[in-house]
Amino acid sequence: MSVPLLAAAAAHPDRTALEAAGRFASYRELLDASERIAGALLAGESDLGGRPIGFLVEPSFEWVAVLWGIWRAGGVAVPMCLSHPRPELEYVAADADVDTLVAGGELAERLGPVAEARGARLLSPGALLAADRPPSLPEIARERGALIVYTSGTTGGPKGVLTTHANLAAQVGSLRSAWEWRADDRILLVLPLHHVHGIVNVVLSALASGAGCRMLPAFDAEATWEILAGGRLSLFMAVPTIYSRLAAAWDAMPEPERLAASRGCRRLRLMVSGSAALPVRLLERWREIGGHTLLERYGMTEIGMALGNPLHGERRPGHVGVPFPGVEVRRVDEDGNGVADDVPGEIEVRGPTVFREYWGRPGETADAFRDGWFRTGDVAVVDRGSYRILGRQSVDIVKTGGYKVSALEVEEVLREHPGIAECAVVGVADEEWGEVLSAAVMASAGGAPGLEELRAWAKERLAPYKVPRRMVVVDELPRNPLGKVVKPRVKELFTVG
Ligand code: MCA
Ligand code: AMP
Repeated sequence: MSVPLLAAAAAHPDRTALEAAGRFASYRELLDASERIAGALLAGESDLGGRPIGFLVEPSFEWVAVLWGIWRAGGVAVPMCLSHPRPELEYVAADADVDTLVAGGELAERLGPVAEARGARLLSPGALLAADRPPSLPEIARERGALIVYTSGTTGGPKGVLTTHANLAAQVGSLRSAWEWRADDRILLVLPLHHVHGIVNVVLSALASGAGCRMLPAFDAEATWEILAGGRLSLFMAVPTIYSRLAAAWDAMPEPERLAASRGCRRLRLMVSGSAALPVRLLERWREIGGHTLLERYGMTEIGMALGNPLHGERRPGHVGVPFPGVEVRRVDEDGNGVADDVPGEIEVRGPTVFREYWGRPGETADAFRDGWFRTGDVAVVDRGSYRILGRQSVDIVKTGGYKVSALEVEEVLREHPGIAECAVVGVADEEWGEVLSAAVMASAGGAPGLEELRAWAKERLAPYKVPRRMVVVDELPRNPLGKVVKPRVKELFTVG
């Protein structure tokens, strides 16, 4: 098997790989399906030669089979987001420059106009699966591109993060070693599959270990508790907002159900939290509810996972631990000089897990590195050997429910609203969401929209998680003498008084 991450599949053909929508699938079935899909995507060509292929598919057998099929045909997989409205889907399709899109049923209807506008072919997973097995498939070198995941930054629109097969193998290898993944592990996927957390930490790690992955189409607290209570999982990974939702659902259960839920939870061997800061209060609450000290780790789309608390040993609340195996981490000042443990410094990362490039953006790729080190933009101190994240350098990056959102991107869209003359978007601290996107707007002559009206309007243009939840109308935005909006003062509009 020339795709590195598929080697385990060939070694465990009869093990159950996936359980989704009541269907169980073995590794053999996934290999067979992905081979057919690869053949159909190739349609007589010998190698897709690194062309990006977009796919909009629910978490399912088909999702994995399409991903593997793209890889085996020599393509680069571009997983698309189920909740994206048309403009965001169009952006991804155009930026990645896909000539083929994969979607079925209602999702194909949504992607149809996107494909048509680009002159791209639109194929359904069903049709791909029904294809004959190809006579041969290309050899895939490890250095070739494998995956493009879109992430927001402080400049321009979202950027496609291209990781190679070697990068993904290194990311997965590092996690498998740190968390001692085994073939008899079973994990539940509740995360979306257009981001690294769900793709790499859950699905790819499980499948590279010969383990089993059960998939829910989307997070649902009741369904998740039912499965946790069943006691057949060994691992669970989620963002803090999901643990907060689970805690609230546990609170709402009658006593006997609570006991069963907590008992089931205790049978897991590991529960991990990441993608955003885990509030210490939530960590403590989860000790009471689930009997686990959540293992908090720190990562980023561009680098996979960089820092984590130990699997065995003390997990320090409010800390993200030490570098993962094979990952080099340093902290530097503005000039790139190393800083003492107690001095805040920007985290920089180097090693085989670090992505190759922002797709089609050589300038931004070059800017993201300093002397071969990737600059994360996150600031941390080291406290008795364990990293503690203090925050991000840029006030314009907001983390809400584990999703990274660029305030500037949201502002640009809001300014198109006829009732908005000017606006400033900030993240305001919130117990459940980490941060809540909040917009201060100046009305234009037509008058500012109400919050609900604005949300409905924005949802047609932006992913739902990028739509502000709070809004104030102001006469003037707080500005400094140079006329630049002062974001900390915009935050105060939502927190003071
Ligand atoms: C959903 N909504 C949100 C968010 N998610 N609003 C703000 N921030 C969000 N994150 C909107 C919905 O569209 C809906 O809008 C309303 O909130 C309530 O929806 P609800 O059904 O209650 O929420 P949900 O759809 O269940 O979503 C909550 C969630 C989801 C399950 C926590 O946000 C989620 O899956 N987050 C995980 C994201 C993730 O995987 N991040 C990893 C990035 P309305 O009420 O108007 O209809 S990778 C990464 O960060 C690195 C690599 C790392 O370290 O892992
Ligand atoms: P993304 O760009 O969506 O991959 O999100 C990566 C960002 O999420 C990082 O740069 C951090 O700002 C944040 N992040 C991830 N894990 C943690 C964590 N455990 N604590 C604090 N921030 C985190």
